[in-house]
Amino acid sequence: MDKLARYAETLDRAALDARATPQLTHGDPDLSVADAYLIQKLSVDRRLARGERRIGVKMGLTSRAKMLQVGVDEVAWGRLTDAMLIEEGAAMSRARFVHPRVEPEVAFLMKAPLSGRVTAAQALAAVEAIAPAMEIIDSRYENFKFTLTDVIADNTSSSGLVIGQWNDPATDCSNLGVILEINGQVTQIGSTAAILGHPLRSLVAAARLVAEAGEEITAGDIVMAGGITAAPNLAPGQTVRTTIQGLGSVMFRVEV
Ligand code: OOG
Ligand code: MG
Repeated sequence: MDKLARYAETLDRAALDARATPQLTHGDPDLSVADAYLIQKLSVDRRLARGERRIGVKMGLTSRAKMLQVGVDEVAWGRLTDAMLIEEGAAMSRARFVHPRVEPEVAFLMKAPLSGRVTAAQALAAVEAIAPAMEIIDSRYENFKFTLTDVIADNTSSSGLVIGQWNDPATDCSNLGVILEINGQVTQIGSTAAILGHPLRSLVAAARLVAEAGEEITAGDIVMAGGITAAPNLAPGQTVRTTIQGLGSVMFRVEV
């Protein structure tokens, strides 16, 4: 079996078994970012072969808070499938994850394809709606530690997402206040401006990076713009809520 396919299987297995695996770069320090994106594609292809459906893409490491938290300072993207969706207001099972964390995000719903080098205005023209959202990230690596290469291979820790109400795409989302509450306590505060200065810049970057991989963002896709604050750990019993000024709230619960 090809080396990259073997790594993809290891990461896919780790996610299925909710058991951490050593960083790929520990055993293979020369692994490139290009290799890592191939591993990511191969591991997501395994999910698709099991019947999961592609629903869009996510951007990662688009904010300082996230870069500082994980020690990686380049943006990256990952692939989303329907199996990652958690219904708004519903419960997720902690046991299905290795060491899940949550982060407030902005989600875009696309009404037209977007690919390659586009302006922010072109990106906005392709947006159907904007929603407050949360991503559940769950590194498949031990101790949630990784390099840029590792985390790209691991589908940028993507493991769950919750989307709130869809809003008019004309809503100015450049600098909206954000709070993340756990059990009613404000745990993180921030602004949508934390996402590259404007969440639309993340969508512009997504169009370019996805095109570099020979793919495109299509109508109907969800694009997660990236975490706004540092990401706290999840534990059973928690009720987690994100509120974004003018966009509304989104919540889920954590069960055993
Ligand atoms: C990497 C994924 C980062 C984001 O929104 O910045 C990410 C990680 O923190 O595990 O999803
Ligand atoms: Mg994220």
